[in-house]
Amino acid sequence: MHTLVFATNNPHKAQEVEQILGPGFIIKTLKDIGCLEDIEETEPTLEGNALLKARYVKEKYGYDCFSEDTGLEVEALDGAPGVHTARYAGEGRDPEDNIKLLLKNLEGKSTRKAQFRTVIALLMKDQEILLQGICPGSIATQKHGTGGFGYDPVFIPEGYTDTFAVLGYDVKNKISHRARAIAQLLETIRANSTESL
Ligand code: ITT
Repeated sequence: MHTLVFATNNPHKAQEVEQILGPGFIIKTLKDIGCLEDIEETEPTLEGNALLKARYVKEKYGYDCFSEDTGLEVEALDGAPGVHTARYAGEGRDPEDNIKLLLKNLEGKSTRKAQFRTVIALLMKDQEILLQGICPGSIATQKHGTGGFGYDPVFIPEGYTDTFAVLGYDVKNKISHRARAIAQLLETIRANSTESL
């Protein structure tokens, strides 16, 4: 068993990462290491916020760890909501409100192309490593499905005709931005580790 500290408060992300990694790994989240405070994401980029969260945990709690920041980047909106994805419709961070605003802002646009981008910051043996995973796709014209979280009811990954919320975790966790970023994370940990992961 290998234990990895994942600097997140988002239970959906932790659950996805556990499923992506499979049974050989134990994931410890912020709650599990006793970090109950909110780490404010004040940086203007996904990279900056991912580093900020991982550095906070390393400095305050002493753990090697990884964190991730994910943004939905929509072509017709010049890459928005991007770093503001969680708070697109306001500080309430309400997924319903976020989706409503996104659909409204896309009305009449000639393209609905979008991508999810996950940036991982890995702090390991005094190194800071940034990795990313991208999932290209498009935004549906209305919500479909009940699975997943966040924007999953309106995100259709490239090569499919249904949203992540319809496709479910079995498909999502094979092809998603997060799955792609975690594949890179594993490769990087393996390359830097003497243990066999
Ligand atoms: P952390 O504790 O890891 O920071 P968070 O929820 O604040 O958790 P982010 O800052 O990365 O995470 O916020 C990204 C938002 O983007 C998140 O609240 C969701 O609304 C959305 N999101 C992230 N990953 C997603 C996914 O795989 N599918 C749909 N929406 C996603």
